[in-house]
Amino acid sequence: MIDIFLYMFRSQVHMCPSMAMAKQNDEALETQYQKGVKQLYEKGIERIPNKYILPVQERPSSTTQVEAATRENIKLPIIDFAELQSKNRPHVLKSLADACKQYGAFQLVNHGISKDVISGMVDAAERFFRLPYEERSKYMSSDMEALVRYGTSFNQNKDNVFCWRDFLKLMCKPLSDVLPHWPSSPTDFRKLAATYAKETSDLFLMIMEAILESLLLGTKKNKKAEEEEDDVVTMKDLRDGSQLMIVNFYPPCPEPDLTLGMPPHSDYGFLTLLLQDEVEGLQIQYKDKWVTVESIPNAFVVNVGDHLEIFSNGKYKSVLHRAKVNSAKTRISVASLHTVPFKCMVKPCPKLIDEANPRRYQDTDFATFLQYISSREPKNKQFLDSRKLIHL
Ligand SMILES: O=C(O)CCC(=O)C(=O)O
Repeated sequence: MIDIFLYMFRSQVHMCPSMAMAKQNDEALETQYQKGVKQLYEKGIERIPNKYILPVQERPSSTTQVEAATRENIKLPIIDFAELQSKNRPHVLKSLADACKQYGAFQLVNHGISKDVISGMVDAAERFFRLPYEERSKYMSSDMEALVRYGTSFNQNKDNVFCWRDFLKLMCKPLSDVLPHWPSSPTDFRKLAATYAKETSDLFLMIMEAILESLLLGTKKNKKAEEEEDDVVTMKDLRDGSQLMIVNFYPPCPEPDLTLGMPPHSDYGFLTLLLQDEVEGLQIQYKDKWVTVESIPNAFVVNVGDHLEIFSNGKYKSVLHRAKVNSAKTRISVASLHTVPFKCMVKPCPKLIDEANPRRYQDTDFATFLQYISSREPKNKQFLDSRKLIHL
């Protein structure tokens, strides 16, 4: 250890003035990047710093697949939630199952959350990001388990290349415990975001009931408690589970073809309810092509997460997705990630394992996921791959 310090000290002593200046400049730039992309955009930059430039093969423009997918007019399936409550339920359950198998995602319309609740959330988010940096930065933290975390990029402590987004993450449960920690400014932020969190949580539970039914697993309503034990994850676990809300802010980017707002990743939970404003940017991977997800006013993009892929023993697939940025408009999205309680193990459901479908994944929990992502740059579906017993 002493040797290392000696070496560092000597290398500083012997640094020529131009090297020392360059080092200072690098440090100043790093400090600037840590403050986020909104700050950078507001400086009026015309080129993006190297820190944000992806290797050629990872850039959104490096592929013609997107145009190909657009030409083929590939669209996410649309599930009408009101129809799910009608006599058409069996038919809609079949569409739901197909969407979760083939795309790992679907658009949900007529879900019952009012336009006012949705626009209230987006408006509160917009006003939060409009606050001076000093106010927003009160919530900056490198602790991945913090109840509230403001930050930039994906994991700003680890990312080699930064992505073009700032974010606010809010743990949502139990709501009455976490609420006093949420931003107190704008003054109505807590009220609007709490209403939105509560309503998305209720909706998540209703979608999960349908998903369990589509997997031919009953829900509590229609079966005995001991039978429910067998499913490993119960509706009670989901009700008592964790909810994380991520408010993403992507300011205009002068060179959107060189970077991404979010790199390709899958979400860890059972389901994510994603709300995008009218500016498109979300893309999902479908049959090795990147497909832009149309922005439907007031609809949710529902993503299957890694925990549901594990629980369904691979029957439903978590979706690989990314966010593109653009040079003209700020984009806001709100992702609400839902899963079982922090310490609860997620395992393949025994009823979905048999000779033809052997167990495909190891058990996992949320804590293992957090350890995994805090220790490296998250890429693609690497975490889920690390839990696989069988590689197909
Ligand atoms: O902004 C988007 O469309 C994607 C956001 C996302 O993937 C996330 O928050 O995990």
